[in-house]
Amino acid sequence: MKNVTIKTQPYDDQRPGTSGLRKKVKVFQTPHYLENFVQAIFDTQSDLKGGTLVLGGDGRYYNRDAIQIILRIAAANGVSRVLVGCGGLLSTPAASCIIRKYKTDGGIILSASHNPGGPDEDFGIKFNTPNGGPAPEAVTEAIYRRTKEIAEYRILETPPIDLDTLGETRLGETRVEIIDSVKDYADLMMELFDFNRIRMLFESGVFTMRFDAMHAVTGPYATEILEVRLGAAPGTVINGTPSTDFGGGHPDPNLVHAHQLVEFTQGANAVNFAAASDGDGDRNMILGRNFFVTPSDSLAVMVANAHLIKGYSAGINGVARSMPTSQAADRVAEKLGLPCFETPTGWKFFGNLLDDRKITLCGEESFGTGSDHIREKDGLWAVLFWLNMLAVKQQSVEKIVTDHWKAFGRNYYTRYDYEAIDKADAEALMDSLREKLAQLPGQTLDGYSVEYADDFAYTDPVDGSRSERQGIRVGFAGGSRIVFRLSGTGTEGATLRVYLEAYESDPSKQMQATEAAMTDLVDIALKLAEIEQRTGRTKPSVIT
Ligand code: VG1
Ligand code: CO
Repeated sequence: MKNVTIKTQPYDDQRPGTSGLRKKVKVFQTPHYLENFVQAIFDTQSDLKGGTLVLGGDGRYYNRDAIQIILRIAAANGVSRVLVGCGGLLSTPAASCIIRKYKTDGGIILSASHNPGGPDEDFGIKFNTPNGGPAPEAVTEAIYRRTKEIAEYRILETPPIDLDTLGETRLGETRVEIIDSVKDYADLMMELFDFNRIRMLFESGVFTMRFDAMHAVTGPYATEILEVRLGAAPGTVINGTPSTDFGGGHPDPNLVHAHQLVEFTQGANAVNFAAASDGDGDRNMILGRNFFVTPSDSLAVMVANAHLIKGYSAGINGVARSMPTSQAADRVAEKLGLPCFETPTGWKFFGNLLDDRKITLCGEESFGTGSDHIREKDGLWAVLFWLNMLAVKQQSVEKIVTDHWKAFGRNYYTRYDYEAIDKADAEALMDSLREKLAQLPGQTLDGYSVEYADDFAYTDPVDGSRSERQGIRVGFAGGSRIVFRLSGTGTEGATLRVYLEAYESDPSKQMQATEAAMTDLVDIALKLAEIEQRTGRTKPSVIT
């Protein structure tokens, strides 16, 4: 066992995107690719030397190999202790929980989240800071700069270690502890939610649920929490065994990819409640009987009902949502007199607001909701929040949401994704939109009058850091909105996202199908961005 220094060449494509560095597995397998990025983390995060690191991932293909490599680089870089989830598994929220609970110096999470897994699919890596949250832009930029000048990395020459037995081993001077992936996280959930009350709901015999782990990391967490600690019937968790290629599926909890779950909510034997989470367990989809809750509505309903939930009954400080997320939560915040923030896409922008106690709850339209309990979005947490709410209110999901609309208005919402389009075409489309922005306010498009049009920029109210070009917003009189932005998590070409929101305050018009309520806005968006002409696409790849 000896430390060696390996000469390497920089790669020029290691800039982290919305949530870490994501590439095809094959790219990560090219010589020194992963090693360079990991060494750049250690070169820029000096507290890790002599410190404690948390390490784990979503179990996708290459997870175990990457963990062995990272452990050996950590040992050669003088990390004194590494906490590794058993089997190399840690959901993103569990990693955040463990980073915080044991006051560590940060964590490395291996995941490409909702992207497919397997030898020809995606892999990802990101660094989380000691607050448990994704590294802010200043940190990811420093890591990126380092990757562009890196000339060598240090690694311990040693065979792979056993990742599947709890307990401690040594790698050179470094203590490696294989820890229970689930326990700390499950314990935290018991502090936040009324488990007795939820258990009574399951024991009542009239309440049924399915949770779809989508063959991804949440399976063991959901089984322990729902079936063991809360007494839900065995079989409540489906697709609960993590697999390296997520059963060949797309671990993205939406109506398209979680269709097996959707079927449980339909027909004569429909369950009362259903939910799913993504590859790394930070996203959630909430369904009632024949009823889909949009993620933006889910956040708004949570804000309105937080006082009913044990961990939040003392009151919440405020709420934040990412810019493309519907303004449903803003309406609740306004009525309750709570501060409300609009941040760029990506969880890293919520960190400062949470640390500074400006907000307690936050969310994104992309099936992400969370709170100040950790610094990542949290899929199972959202499911437990809903379960706790259902147990207290003793109403159906549909009743809770439709009553919410009556009180606050309904923000019809949909997102069109155009995946794997040509990068240059996508850039040109955005540039052309930017050029139109100045002329738009005051114009009327198909009967909708434009109130504002801008390229969203954000100044962090805590540290003053500025993030520009975060997406184009076109706002209409009456509260409807169209947003255009390019994805920062894709690994093939560019993905254009078009977010559409139509506000309806009149209860007699709140029960339309979303598609019908959105037709005008869709037309306006397609024309304004010249989507068909510029991308050659006549329809989106996915509608959520
Ligand atoms: C997407 C979502 C964003 C989310 C990010 C990471 O980013 O839009 O809201 O924070 O994925 O989620 P983008 O840049 O592709 O639009 V996850 O579950 O991948 O950690
Ligand atoms: Co995710």
